Amino acid sequence: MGNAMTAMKKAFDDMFGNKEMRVVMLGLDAAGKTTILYKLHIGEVLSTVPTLGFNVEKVQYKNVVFTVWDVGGQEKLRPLWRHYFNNTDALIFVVDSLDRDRIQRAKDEFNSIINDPFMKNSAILVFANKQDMRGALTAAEIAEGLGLSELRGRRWHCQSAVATQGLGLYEGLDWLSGTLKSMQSRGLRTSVGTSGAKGTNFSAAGVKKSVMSFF
Ligand SMILES: Nc1nc2c(ncn2[C@@H]2O[C@H](COP(=O)(O)OP(=O)(O)OP(=O)(O)O)[C@@H](O)[C@H]2O)c(=O)[nH]1
Ligand SMILES: [Mg+2]
Repeated sequence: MGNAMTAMKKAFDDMFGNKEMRVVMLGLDAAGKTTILYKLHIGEVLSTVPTLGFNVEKVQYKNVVFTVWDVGGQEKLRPLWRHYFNNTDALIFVVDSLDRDRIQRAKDEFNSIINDPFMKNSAILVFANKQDMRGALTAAEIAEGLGLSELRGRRWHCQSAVATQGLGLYEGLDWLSGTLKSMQSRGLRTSVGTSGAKGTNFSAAGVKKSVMSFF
């Protein structure tokens, strides 16, 4: 167990290097976000119920800050999300692949996030989670359901995952770190922010059968 954790931490270090990264992980309730955070073994999950009115979980592991919350909340809370979008390099959007009835809802929420001006440069990793469940939509179907192929000028990847078993998680993160590195080495900005240095405020950051990416 100890060795496995050490190996995972090493993999994580190798992926993200030393540069400060902020990642927000979002999805409808019960999609599997908290499970993913725990499975990554990257740090203690801090649940907070601040005055914001929605639960925000944060994990910081070295240079990578993950901020997580569920997006199914009330409309009026939505402006508060932007507080966390500032200076964010990547979006991880988690979908319950069994939840066919809410794929349209997930798409609507997804679109409202990626169209936020603060998120316009961020790389997009989608976890098509719960692939262990009979009747789950495939990763390709989730990609279609979210309208990923219609996106223009965005880097995205839809990864099959079984969060409860830790499957697909590192494959997804591997894509994400590689994509961020390649964007940054080409001088492309991955984040948009109003205030200066990263790291001063608190916003964010298998199954080998995934799928597709688009440039
Ligand atoms: N079968 C299966 N169940 C999963 C998987 N991932 C998560 N779950 C289960 O789905 C339920 C919801 O998972 P959470 O991680 O709490 O989901 P969440 O996105 O954090 O939900 P909220 O905090 O309500 O927004 C839990 O019972 C998990 O055990 C998976 O890959 N397969
Ligand atoms: Mg949760």
